[in-house]
Amino acid sequence: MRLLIMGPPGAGKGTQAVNIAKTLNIPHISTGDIYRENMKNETLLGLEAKVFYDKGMYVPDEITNRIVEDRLTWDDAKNGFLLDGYPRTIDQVNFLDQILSKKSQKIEKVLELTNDIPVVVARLLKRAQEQGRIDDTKEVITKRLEVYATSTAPLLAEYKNRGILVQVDGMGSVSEVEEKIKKALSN
Ligand code: B4P
Repeated sequence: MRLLIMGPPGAGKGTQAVNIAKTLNIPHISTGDIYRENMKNETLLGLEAKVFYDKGMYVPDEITNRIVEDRLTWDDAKNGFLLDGYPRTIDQVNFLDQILSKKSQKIEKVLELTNDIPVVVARLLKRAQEQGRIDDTKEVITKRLEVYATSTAPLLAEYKNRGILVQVDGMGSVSEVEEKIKKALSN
């Protein structure tokens, strides 16, 4: 299955994506994880991304598109994948459509995790205490939520029009949300 998981920062995308990918036996491809790994290893890509990442801004589309295009050519993504955190802009939606159509493929389902803003902010502030992620400060979280509302939330309408949007309430414990996702995906 070719699947996307979307939702605001802190919605539980990365958390839930790990289990969904395992259950469906497809790779979990997170652009955020790719950037964090590159920043940790201080690669050129990591240094380029850090300028934007640190401020809660999106890394430019041409950089992110190139990474995803390459990652989707790997053998493990031949029969399906779960993209987490991509696409996030209309340019990324169009780019993904193009690279998939060259292989006569398309996205089959888009899973949206819905959450109340105070809940996601509390989760991210908790993660800041536990993990000290550089983009989990109050100021940067506010910026990330703003960028999500402006650039990414409107994309959900496009997937709704295509009839492939599956909305799941992302509130509740990790296992409660996991159950809701399983139910929604099996329908
Ligand atoms: P991401 O890594 O995608 O960060 P995120 O939106 O915050 O989601 P994440 O997966 O980490 O958090 P989750 O909701 O699972 O992106 C980070 C940055 O990378 C972006 O700001 C941007 O700069 C760059 N980037 C990535 N993709 C890009 C793209 N396509 N284009 C341009 N730039 C891009 O979890 C959050 C916390 O909540 C965790 O601590 C978790 O343990 C907790 N949690 C989850 N579910 C919970 C639950 N049910 N109950 C309680 N806590 C829960």
